[in-house]
Amino acid sequence: MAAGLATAGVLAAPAATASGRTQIQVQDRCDPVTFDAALGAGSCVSTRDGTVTFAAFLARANPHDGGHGAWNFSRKDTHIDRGEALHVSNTGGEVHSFTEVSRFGTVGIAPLDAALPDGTPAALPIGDPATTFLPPGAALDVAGLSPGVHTFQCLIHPWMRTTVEVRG
Ligand SMILES: [Cu+2]
Repeated sequence: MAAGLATAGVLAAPAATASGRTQIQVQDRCDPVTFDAALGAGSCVSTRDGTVTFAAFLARANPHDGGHGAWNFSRKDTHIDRGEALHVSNTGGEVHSFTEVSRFGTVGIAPLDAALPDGTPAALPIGDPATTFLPPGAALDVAGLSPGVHTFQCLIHPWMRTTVEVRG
């Protein structure tokens, strides 16, 4: 099922009221000075929790640590009722994606894929991932998920993952 940007039509659906949305925060703690020095100006915007240097971040990109834990989705596992939407907001300082995949896996960015065990296959996005990228401060609603289990990961930081069970 496609994960799309919020539209007025989606939000007008009776089951997708504000109280019927599950909130997921997309989080990181990037330090703007060292991240911008390594990746280019504007790679990391300043946030209150932006205290992890680029070197400290990269040091966790190995299979033992599985990626820096401050880069995460606020819910690892959650369940919603059919017709309920996920409200996903990026409260971190970097761009992330919240992309439905049929298989968790690597993203094609070698220094970050290094967080996964050797030989991990590529992630398999469902649909067009272009609409699932979130700049800092951005949000999207994921609505219309079919009953069953749906898996989402960041296509930049492959250890950022969540599993959502939709109850029919
Ligand atoms: Cu990410």
